[in-house]
Amino acid sequence: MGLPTPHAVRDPIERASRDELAALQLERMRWSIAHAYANVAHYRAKLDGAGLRPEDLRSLADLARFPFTSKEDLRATYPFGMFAVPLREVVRVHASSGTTGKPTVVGYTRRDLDTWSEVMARSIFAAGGRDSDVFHNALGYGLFTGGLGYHYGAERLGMTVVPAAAGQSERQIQLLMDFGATVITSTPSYLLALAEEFDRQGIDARSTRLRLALLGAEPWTNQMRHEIEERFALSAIDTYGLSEVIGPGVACECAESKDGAHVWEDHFYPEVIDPETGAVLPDGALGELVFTSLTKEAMPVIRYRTRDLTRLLPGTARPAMRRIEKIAGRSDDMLILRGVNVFPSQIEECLLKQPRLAPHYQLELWRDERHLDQLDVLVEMKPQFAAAEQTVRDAAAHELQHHVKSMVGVTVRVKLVPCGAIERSFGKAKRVADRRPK
Ligand code: DLL
Repeated sequence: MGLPTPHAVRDPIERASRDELAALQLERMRWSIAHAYANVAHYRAKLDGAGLRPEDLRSLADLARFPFTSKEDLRATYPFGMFAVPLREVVRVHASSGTTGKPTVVGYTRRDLDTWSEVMARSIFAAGGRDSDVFHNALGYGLFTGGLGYHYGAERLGMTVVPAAAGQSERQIQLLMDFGATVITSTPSYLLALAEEFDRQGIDARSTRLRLALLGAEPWTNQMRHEIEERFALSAIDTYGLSEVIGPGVACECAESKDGAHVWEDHFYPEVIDPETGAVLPDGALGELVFTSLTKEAMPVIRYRTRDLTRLLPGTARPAMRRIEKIAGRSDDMLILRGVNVFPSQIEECLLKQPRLAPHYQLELWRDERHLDQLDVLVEMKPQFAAAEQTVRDAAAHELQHHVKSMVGVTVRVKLVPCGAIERSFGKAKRVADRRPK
């Protein structure tokens, strides 16, 4: 299989050789670790505790000797304890809402914002966006990094930015149609909610000028990609990132290959580790993704454990920049059902293969009288089948149950709920509801 023909790139580093990139990474990694050690008490204590000095990093492989950083470390130093510069030099903060307890806070210097805009512009360009595009931003603005991250990147690229933000779906449709947006960004689940709003208003979602969607912030399968591409007649691109590392703009798929997000390795150094032992795994192995920031000033991260499960794959459209396989899920989202590991994305994959079922679902975990965990898949019929006879409905439910059993290896209960009963999210969809007694 030949490599895809490379398209134009925004930054010459995207065409670098692996050796050139590795040399730059080592130089930047040494700076980043020295910067964290000199300016963040937390890192100094951790390295001292491990008997390490920043100078012990002589090669990229030496990174494996350095301690990890986790979300708990960020919580313990809440709010600003991980900052490596005085607050006066921090020009922006973002925060992610923890499901429990305090949010995690991240900070940016002016140069960090510049880096972020640049990696975002690079991502949008690699996805196929250009300065001639009208860019509809339907990600949340505010403490969430999605909206503002994309906003500054799209402006940097010179696009015509519509800061629509998430929500008010009725008005989104009007803006999309009237302003003739050609590129959109949102979460995949919100774009599907917008598809429904198009249907509700009797407008064909395929009749817009949209040609490209940059989607991320939550796991989504290639089946979901296919569904979205069909419904809107556009190309859907996977974009990945997390607040602790910078926000969106850590990795992005390229238009010419659409084969997994390329990590912008000149700024973010990826590793995949065994989540149990912490050992670094060879490229190609499935494990937990870990990042070390190479250029961030306000909040450098050393070996930050993302909890996202994936593999590192060789670069294709950007040969030196490795790709990540579509995120299988977060280790915290993994359900263990009577001994079998189940990710919501596996159920999604089965569900989207059923022609009569709608792509809106929720998983409910509960405990039966024998104290065994059970999983219900709540799903709607597509509107055109909503009034179908009971036998048709039963058959659809049964087919999904059978498919999940044979593909995932667990028996689930499929419950068909009325159209619209599954809550539509504006941002990250909440796929799992845990109804087990605490
Ligand atoms: O979600 C940043 C972002 C915004 C990425 C918009 C892409 C588009 P956080 O709120 O900190 O940041 O959440 C980060 O979301 O660790 C993953 O678990 C998940 N995630 C992000 N992108 C993807 C993706 C933003 N493409 C967490 N596929 C990450 C699967 C994703 N999961």
